[in-house]
Amino acid sequence: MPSDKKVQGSLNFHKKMAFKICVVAQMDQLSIENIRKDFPILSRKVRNNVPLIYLDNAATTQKPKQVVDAIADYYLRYNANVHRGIHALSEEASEKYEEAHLKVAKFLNAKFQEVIFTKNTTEGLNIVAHGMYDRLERDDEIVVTRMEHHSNIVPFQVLARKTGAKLKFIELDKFETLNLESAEKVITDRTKLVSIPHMSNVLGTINPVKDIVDIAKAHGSLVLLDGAQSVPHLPVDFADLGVDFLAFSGHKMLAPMGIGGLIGKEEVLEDFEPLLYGGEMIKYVDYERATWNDLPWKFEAGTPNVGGGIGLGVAIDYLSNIGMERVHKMERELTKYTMERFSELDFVQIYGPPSEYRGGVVSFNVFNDDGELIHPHDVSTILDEHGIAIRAGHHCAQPLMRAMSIPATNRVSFYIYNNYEEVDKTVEVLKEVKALFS
Ligand code: C6P
Repeated sequence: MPSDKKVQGSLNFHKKMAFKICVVAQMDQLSIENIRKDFPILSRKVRNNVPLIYLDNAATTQKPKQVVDAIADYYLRYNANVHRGIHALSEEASEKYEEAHLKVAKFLNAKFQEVIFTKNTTEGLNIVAHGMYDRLERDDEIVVTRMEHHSNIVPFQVLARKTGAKLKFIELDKFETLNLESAEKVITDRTKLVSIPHMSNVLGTINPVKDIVDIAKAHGSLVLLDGAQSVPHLPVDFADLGVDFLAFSGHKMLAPMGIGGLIGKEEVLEDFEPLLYGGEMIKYVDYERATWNDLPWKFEAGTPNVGGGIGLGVAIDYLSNIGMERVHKMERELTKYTMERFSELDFVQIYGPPSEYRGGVVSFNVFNDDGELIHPHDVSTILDEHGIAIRAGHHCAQPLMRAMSIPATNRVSFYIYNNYEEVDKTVEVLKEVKALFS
């Protein structure tokens, strides 16, 4: 099998595992075991009565008891619509829902009025795409990258088609990191929006956001950051990054499905057209016209997902208790270990940059003795027989798969409760997969 894309410097794991890293890893193992107790699903047996190993966290994470309890508490004790009734339950629900916005604001270093609750990252990205319609003229430019998730390309394809704007791409270099020279060339004075992923869901690459912001701002462009894979895993400081918008999903960070956020600079949001119109987002309405509510409610039309918002607030409490620096470090060490273990297998090819440039995502393919690709769906089916849940396919990034000339990959992705034994078990099963298909 081809070896040129194999990640460098990861040949001898046992030698490289320095004593210091071992000690830190052991300490983290202890806290990981404590964290695992908050996730009853992790002690489940699946398939052939084998323990679940959940390595599909980039798709969605599991939920701790604290989050599930907070949602149940809302529905069982103070369920009411928000910002409407003046009765006790509505006041309580409104207070908690607003408190959740405040928690997100603090977590991401944004202002309260900059935090819009959405249903997921995709909705956040679409709000921005929609708001750009009346800001674009024919031959203006929208810039994205070659590593996009479909949610950060399709809305802009449609936007470009309807406005006559051009959609342009920042190229990748040989480790699948963003090529800044290409960014310099592609972003011009006609660029009105640059939208990039903070971290790739396929390659794990963490992108140099501030460098891109500098280039975009020099040309007067707005910048949108797809934070689906970064906000759950790294410390993210909205104000410091200097982007205009940041979108993320709650379900990838311990919160329930159906809740997420779009953070937008206050001065940009004030002037931005909302995607949805109706109740809650208005201040004054008569038969002919209406005016919009204050931020952030201008962008939250209709009855919101109050329980989900409260759950997101508790998920943020949970992550903040661990500390995002620590979350990132734990995942980074586990990723490094995984890449080293996978590199021991000469029939496995890893995609993407070395571990120091990436978050907790490892995409790879497995080859048989004849050097033929074992289809990721077969690999994941066999892993699943052993209780190991991974994702296999194009990961909602078909253009990237085509650019890499591969049909699909296997992908393991980590979160705060994953441990080293789970990686070891995966390595053992991969050996079985190869033997079976050779
Ligand atoms: N990626 C994955 O398994 P939603 O579906 O709206 O919560 O998130 C969309 C999205 C946007 N950008 C990036 C970088 C993402 O990774 C995702 C979601 C999942 O990789 C599901 S396809």
